[in-house]
Amino acid sequence: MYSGAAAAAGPPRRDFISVTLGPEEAVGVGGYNNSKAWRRRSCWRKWKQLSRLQRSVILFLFAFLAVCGVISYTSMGEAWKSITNKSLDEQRTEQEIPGLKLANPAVLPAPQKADANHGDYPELSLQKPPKLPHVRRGPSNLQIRAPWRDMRLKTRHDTIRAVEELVEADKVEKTEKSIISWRGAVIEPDQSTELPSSKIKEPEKPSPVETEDQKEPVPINERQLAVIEAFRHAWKGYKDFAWGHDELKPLSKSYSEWFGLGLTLIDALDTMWILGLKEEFEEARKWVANDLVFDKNVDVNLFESTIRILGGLLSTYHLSGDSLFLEKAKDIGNRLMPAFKTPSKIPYSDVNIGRGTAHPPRWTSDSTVAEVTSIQLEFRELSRLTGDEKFQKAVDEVMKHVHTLSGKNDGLVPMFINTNSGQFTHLGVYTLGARADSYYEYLLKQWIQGGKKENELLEDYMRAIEGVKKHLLQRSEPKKLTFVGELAHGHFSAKMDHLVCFLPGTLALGAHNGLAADHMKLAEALIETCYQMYAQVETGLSPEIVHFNLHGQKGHKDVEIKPADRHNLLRPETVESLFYMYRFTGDKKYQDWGWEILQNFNRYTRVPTGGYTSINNVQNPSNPEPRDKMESFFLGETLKYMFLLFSDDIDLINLDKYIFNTEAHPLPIWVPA
Ligand code: DMJ
Repeated sequence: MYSGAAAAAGPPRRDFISVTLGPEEAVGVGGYNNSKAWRRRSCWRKWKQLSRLQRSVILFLFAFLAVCGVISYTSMGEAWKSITNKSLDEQRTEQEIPGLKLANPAVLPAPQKADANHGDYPELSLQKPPKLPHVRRGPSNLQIRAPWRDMRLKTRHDTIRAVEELVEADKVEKTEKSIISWRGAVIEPDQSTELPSSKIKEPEKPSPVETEDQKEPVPINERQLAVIEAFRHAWKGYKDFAWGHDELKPLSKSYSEWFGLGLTLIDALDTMWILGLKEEFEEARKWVANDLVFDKNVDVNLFESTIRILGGLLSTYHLSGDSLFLEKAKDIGNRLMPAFKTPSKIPYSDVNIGRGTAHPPRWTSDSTVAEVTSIQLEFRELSRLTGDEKFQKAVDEVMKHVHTLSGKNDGLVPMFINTNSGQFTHLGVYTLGARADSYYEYLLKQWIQGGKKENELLEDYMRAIEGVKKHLLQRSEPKKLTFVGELAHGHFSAKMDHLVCFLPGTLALGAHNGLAADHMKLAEALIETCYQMYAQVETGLSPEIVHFNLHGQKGHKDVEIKPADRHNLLRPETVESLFYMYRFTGDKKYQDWGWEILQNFNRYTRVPTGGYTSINNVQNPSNPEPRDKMESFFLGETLKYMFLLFSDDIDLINLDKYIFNTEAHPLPIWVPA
């Protein structure tokens, strides 16, 4: 009830409404009493006057309002807290990355901390975005796991969070632009085989990435330790008596020069990296930085300096991320280019890297087919890294030209090619050994390097392997070993160079990359033969060349050795193929065979004062006749492949990400599998 009397009783109080329910109150003193006691009394009286139902309704309303009040207070508090936290986060980001503001704050809830989450998602294990680098000593694994691996999603909520993390991880990956990294190794995932633009690009900064999701590094085993010991022993000899020179002469405690460019040191750089020999690596790096000079009036062989020096520098750049090696690679690469200035564009064999002139050998204008077709992996990679297409253009032209040439026999090539006419010479002789070997190897490897798109390379490779099967394969007696002989003007010769033992590894690599499965069968048969070239010899070491027995004769083994061929140069090919075979089959016998070979190198070629030596007679264990020379490929290839063969870590130079050049220097595959 509204009282008009109260309003009329005194000056109007417009900020106050009195609910006057009865006449007494209206009569009171002055018609209006605002004292606390009066109000309390009056309220109480009125409360008493209410019916029970009215009182219950009012009490219920109060209780309801109280509950609502409590709830809204709590949620406001949360909202306030989150606003405060968000701005703190933003502040933190600003501090860590000055100038960076979060333009689009996340819509989905931020991932909670593991602890907070634990009760809700006990089994959830998600890929985290890659962490920024920390450099580890010793070989680590190169693999970054697929982000979806290890996910065990249980609820829709989990899925949302997982997607969120994937998006995050993807963003980080894109920003870093590199997917593989090991001690700075950098591989860009999106490179295609197209020529890089002619504009010089700065090489990518190395950004080693290791994620928590990476599997633990596989510990080094005893056999690998034995390889490290062998390497150290070889290195000691080189360091003591041949430092900075091409090759060690371990018996005379001196050295020999070929190009005068520290060949052994450069060839061994990436091996030291892979074996985890940090101190040795650092010392060698210093020599490269301070003493390796290419501005020298010296003739070098284009092929040898490409595979050993250019290849060694490029792979060391990839493994270490140290731009010094790329700079040196560019320097030597440029200095080798005059070799391509020939009437046919088929390069000369020799280049004077100081004068910038090139020439064929004194006695001929021919080049060796294997030499002009086994420099491609290196020059193509140099173009990719520098953005200068001239390197790739020059070597691609050679391959294209050879692709069209006549004079092949079912894909098999002769051994020589003329630099004037561009035609094969000395037709009719076909071998997988010296002067032709790595032509076949590089057909396959270029195809893999470029992401399996260059069909002519694959075509030539497949045709050549068919040619091998048709013309060069035979079986020996008594063990029926499958071997690759030679063909000279229609006559088959049961001669096989140790060099041919690269073939099982190459065949296995092709099969691994999706080529015919019977290539793998052939690889298995051939690696057995290559092993027998060691096992059937008195020292357990293979000679340079063997002749197989085609007809069973009592008391004769499969393998015959001519006096002129019984030397061993510490070559890598068999160990190289053992490595591929073990990687692709997991059959431990390949490791055991390699172990036998290492022990025999230690037995017959190790020089006590440091270094290993080539020997003249693998058939005489009591006097193998040391030759007093340690070839650079013993450190660059043989020991490296041994170490990799004994490793059970497929990510230690993952064959889906790296391709080895013919001197065992791993280069990145442009589009990793
Ligand atoms: C190395 O220089 C290379 O492996 C080349 O392809 C063949 N010769 C030696 C090793 O035997």
